[in-house]
Amino acid sequence: MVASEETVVTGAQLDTLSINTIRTLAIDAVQQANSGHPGAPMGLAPVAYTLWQQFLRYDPENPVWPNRDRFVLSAGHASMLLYALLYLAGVRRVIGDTEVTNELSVSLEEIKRFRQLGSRTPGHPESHLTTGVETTTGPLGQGCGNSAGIAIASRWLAATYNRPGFEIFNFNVYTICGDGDIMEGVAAEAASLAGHLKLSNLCWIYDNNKVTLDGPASWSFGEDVMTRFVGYGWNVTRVSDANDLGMLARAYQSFLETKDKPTLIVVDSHIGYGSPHKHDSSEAHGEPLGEEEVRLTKRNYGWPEDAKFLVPEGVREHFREGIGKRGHDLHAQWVKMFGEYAKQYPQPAEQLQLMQHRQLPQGWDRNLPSFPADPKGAGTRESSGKALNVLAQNTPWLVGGSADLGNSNKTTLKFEGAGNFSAESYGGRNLHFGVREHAMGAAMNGMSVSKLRPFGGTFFNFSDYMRPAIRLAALMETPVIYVFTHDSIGLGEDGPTHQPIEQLAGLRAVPNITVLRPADANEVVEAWKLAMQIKHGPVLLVLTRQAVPTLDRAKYASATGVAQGAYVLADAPGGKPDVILMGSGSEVSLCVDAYEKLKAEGVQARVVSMPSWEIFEKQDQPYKDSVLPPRMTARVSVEMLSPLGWERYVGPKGQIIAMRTFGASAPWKDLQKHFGFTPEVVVAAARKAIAGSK
Ligand SMILES: Cc1ncc(C[n+]2csc(CCOP(=O)(O)OP(=O)(O)O)c2C)c(N)n1
Ligand SMILES: [Mg+2]
Repeated sequence: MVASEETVVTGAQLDTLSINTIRTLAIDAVQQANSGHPGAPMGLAPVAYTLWQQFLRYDPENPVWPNRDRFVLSAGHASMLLYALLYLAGVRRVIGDTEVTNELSVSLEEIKRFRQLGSRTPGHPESHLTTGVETTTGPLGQGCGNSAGIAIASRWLAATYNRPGFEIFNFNVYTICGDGDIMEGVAAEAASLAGHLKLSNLCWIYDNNKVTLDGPASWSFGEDVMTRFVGYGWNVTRVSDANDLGMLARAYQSFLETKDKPTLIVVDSHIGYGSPHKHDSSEAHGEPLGEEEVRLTKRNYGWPEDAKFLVPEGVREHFREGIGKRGHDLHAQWVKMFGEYAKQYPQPAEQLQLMQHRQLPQGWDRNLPSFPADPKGAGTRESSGKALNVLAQNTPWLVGGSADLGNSNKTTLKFEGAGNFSAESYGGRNLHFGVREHAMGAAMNGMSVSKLRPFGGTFFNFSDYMRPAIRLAALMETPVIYVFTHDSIGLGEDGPTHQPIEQLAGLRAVPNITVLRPADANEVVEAWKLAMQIKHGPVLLVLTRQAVPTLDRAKYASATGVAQGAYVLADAPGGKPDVILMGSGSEVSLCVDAYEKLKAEGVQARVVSMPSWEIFEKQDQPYKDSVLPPRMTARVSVEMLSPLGWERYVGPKGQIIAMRTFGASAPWKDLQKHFGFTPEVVVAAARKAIAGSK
């Protein structure tokens, strides 16, 4: 019912009024946009309302309070649910990482612009656009994976920074998910990991509405979810009616009282339809209701049928009195506590400040190694491990691990006190994600939005297993660092199942990713330095298993050229080469060998090391032209991966040496000959390019 000035409104009536406000805002926004999902927000409104109003420790006036509880809408198609809550709770807009404004993050105007160009209410929630959206969701299952990472971050922050009498961190994370999320593999991996790690600060609320887009969930989904989660080691509880606010509150209470495992709350709900004839669950529901149905639905709620975007008096005040007041008080207490903490523990307090601004501590790059020339050299994964161990000692919140390949990826932090992150010691710096690449990727995003600096490794080929999370990192601008080793057929005997071909081209195609494929040990150090300084997007370090020579930097150019993405490593006298040889990673030393051979034969070459196309593309035109002068059309590229994209740099007269088939299982030396990655082949291509350019 709608409050009028005459009515005395009771608490229960205000609850209903608030819930129906959320529902009708979702209905109207979807109808106006003529696109979107109204059903999920309608069904979930009481579930989210109870959580926000009674439990969430969140200060709408300071949405970046580091110890706020996190709310993740993994069912991102229900975005209007979140936008309505952000509006009604009066969540403020934050600029940059920490600047809180007086403006609403989501105003009623923004809700009216749902799904329109430039609005802060896009079709699915995007964390880099809208304050209060903790993480970007929509690709189902990702939010579940993110929330495991947020829960890990909370535990790590608590173990690392809390002091006796100062519980600076104890935040919880609540995730609303639907049948789709629960069906996705990434959520299963994350649930398994969270159960194993006993993350009792993690609560998933599963909207068991028995329907998905195509029809009844039973068409494709019939397992016993509760038993599955019991098997994962979760506390599992059920709410048999999504509209029973008392039962919902008891379920949340059960989560808060469970101290040794994550909680799954299964909520039986009905996807929201107002009029009885729409209750046929096989009917498509991922679309606007239509004007007539909107009217019937509103009538059913006792809502004025023709009112649009109606927010009855008292509703926003009600939120202010609930989540607003509770959050304000908790935040104020925390600020007071943190002030005292900062006096007693200035160093950790300063670290927390830096972390919030995504800044690096002073001296973050001190003691980084520099490697002497060595024709035998080492795998770039080896030098990466050394650089990482130094950087992690300098930056205490650089935390990460591998999907069960720590020894291969060289991602293990070995210094004194680094320790393992486990249910028994949440302060450890080494995360053991297990063979769960996708959950690792999603959890890294969750850790990153919680302001940790996560890194994660696997074989480059298995980046495919976590690609959706990598793509989201790029979209949501999380500065995570992937350590991908075994980056080509150079890995040898494991064969074509493990040898990446198209991965590099595919990941270079993702906007806002920085790929770095360093050529030798000293380029690795430079690459890590760059990776650490990138604040708004993921970095991929692409590294070899096999040894590559450490180039003689007295003879060739300094590895600091990595900072330009590509640089002239070796040149012809007077900078006038007959041919340009270019490549990345392990193929750069192959180019150098060919360069020396050509030189002995009287042919002047230039070698361009190209560890990062993305960084090179950001340089000004004069620099780019100085590295790849447009008039020099005799060009050869060498990369033991897909040729896709190298046309851009070698031009129509150039030669591309690349992999055009899958690899093979054999010792590396044999593969090198078989697939033609030898100096002789490069020399021949160079001569061809020279001939062709005349
Ligand atoms: C990875 C992925 N696959 C497919 C979709 C498209 N999609 C959006 S909602 C949805 C149905 C999901 O059903 P459920 O999670 O039960 O949500 P409900 O319809 O009950 O709200 C699908 C398939 C998606 N968003 N992400
Ligand atoms: Mg469903």
